[in-house]
Amino acid sequence: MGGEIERMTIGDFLLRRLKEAGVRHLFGVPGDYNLELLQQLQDTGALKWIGTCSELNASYAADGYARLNGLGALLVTNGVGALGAINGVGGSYSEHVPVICIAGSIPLRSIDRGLGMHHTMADGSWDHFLEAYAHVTAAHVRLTPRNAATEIDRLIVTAWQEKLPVYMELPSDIAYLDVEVPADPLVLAEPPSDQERLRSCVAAITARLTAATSPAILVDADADRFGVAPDLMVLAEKIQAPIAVIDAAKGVIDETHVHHVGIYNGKASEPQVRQAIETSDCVLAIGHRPIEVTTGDFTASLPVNTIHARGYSVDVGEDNYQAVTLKAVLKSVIDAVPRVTNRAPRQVAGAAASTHAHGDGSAKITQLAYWQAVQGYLREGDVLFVDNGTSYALFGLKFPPKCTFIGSVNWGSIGYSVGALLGTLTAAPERRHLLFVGDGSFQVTAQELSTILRHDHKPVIFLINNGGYTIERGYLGKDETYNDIANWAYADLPKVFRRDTSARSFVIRTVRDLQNALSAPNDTLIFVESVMDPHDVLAPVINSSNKGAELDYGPRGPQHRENLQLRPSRGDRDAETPRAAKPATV
Ligand SMILES: Cc1ncc(C[n+]2csc(CCOP(=O)(O)OP(=O)(O)O)c2C)c(N)n1
Ligand SMILES: [Mg+2]
Repeated sequence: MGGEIERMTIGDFLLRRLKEAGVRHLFGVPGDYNLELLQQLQDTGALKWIGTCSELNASYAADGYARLNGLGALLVTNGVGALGAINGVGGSYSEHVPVICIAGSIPLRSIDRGLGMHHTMADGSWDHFLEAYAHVTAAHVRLTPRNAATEIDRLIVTAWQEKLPVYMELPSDIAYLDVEVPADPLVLAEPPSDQERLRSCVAAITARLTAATSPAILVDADADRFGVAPDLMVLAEKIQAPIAVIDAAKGVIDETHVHHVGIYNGKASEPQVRQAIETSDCVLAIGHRPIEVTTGDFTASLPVNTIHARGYSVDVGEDNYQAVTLKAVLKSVIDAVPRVTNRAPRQVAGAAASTHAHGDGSAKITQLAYWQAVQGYLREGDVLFVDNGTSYALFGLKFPPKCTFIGSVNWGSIGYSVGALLGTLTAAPERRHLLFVGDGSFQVTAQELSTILRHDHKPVIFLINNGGYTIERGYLGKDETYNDIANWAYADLPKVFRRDTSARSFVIRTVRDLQNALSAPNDTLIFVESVMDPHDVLAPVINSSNKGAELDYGPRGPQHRENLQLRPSRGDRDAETPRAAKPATV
């Protein structure tokens, strides 16, 4: 590090820092307050611009991109753009995803001179959007020529270290001003651990894991965000401990790994998974953030002596260790624990991995046949998306190795998946991406399909057309019109969004139709619209909705009225269903 200084425009420096941090694409919508930065992007070629149809979709795309790339960014305009994106950025906060939201904002001149500007509240106050973003980000700033060089670095490093979004306003009249900036590239590195704290923490964890007769590991999404899933698998192997995940961490641990036991979700878990966690004499929980949908409606019960390891701190018994990093802790624990050779793996059998939709080919497609067929379609390395709705059945399928699951289990904003799909496709176009989405969720963000087609991406989109918000019918309004939606010609949309599209579209009504669609080659975008009954839901999903209604509306709620709530039919309850160990945020 020479500590050398060079002169550069603020805009060029921001773009340079993003690139140095590994961001290669910028999502967003142009506006007069950000066009000057876009011109700098164009002139320098620092990043590739991926224009989206809306700022909401840009925020979802940046989130999806960050999940595969480690960091993502979007560019919006003042106020209208910033508030359009705030739902997605809030989701990134909830899901622990590092996203940099840049708003090209009103010029500093207008603030200095008190000039009213468009895209503001026109009330003489300039801080509304900064303040709004303070609640959904780890850091926020309005850049000035004095703070730009230090604040740009602080925000990018904060996003990356904390795995949380940040927000910066770049006033439109400063992007072209020269400032002094460091010549050295930005280095993203975890803060070094305090060596004594690290040693003590590792010793405490190692002692407990070594003394335990039935240790177990419970994994939440932070294991993915902090990049420690491979370490956890090595640790499980070394101490021969079962690893369970919660829904939000579906697929983080290789589901074919010999020690992977499945999804832990309180009472909604497979009995063996529940037993592995709840009767363990030493659970190591990674980043555990319980909510109702990841705890079987608060029926989860971790042993009292559970070790809670987070990104930068650990609780062991009465002790709390600060200034340690998860990665350093796990690496040292792996080195320190003695290898165990005499504990038999307690692997749970996976979902009924049927490769074909069962039954008579001319039979009407049902959820059961559909998910059985999908199970057989999954292959190693897929990126698998699930949106809210009956598509939650995906949680019950067994993933092949090296798959990545992308969902929004905590935040649960419908339509997230379509925008996020653009982001993951941009980050890793060489992988196969499968989206499982309902008609209602799709309608929120459908227009981003046009951007996916525009960039020649080749995902497979599995859309369930069941005439509305079926999962909501399991809460309330089994047949109410508020759960109905307009019936689009979904499979025609690729043609609408790109006239010369080579996409293959299928409308599925029977088992045979589905088999036919699933045999299409993945050399172009495939759109599979499956027409299903509005009351067809797998039992675990509907049960979860029914329980959610109890929690939401209480004992005097309307869900108890005659026939107002979709419930599992007796047939459904008895049927063989994929092992959906839960969920439903609606
Ligand atoms: C932004 C947002 N608005 C509303 C909701 C409430 N919500 C959750 S699931 C759902 C319906 C999903 O319907 P669909 O995608 O068609 O799935 P289905 O259950 O019918 O398969 C709704 C409206 C939400 N989660 N997020
Ligand atoms: Mg639907």
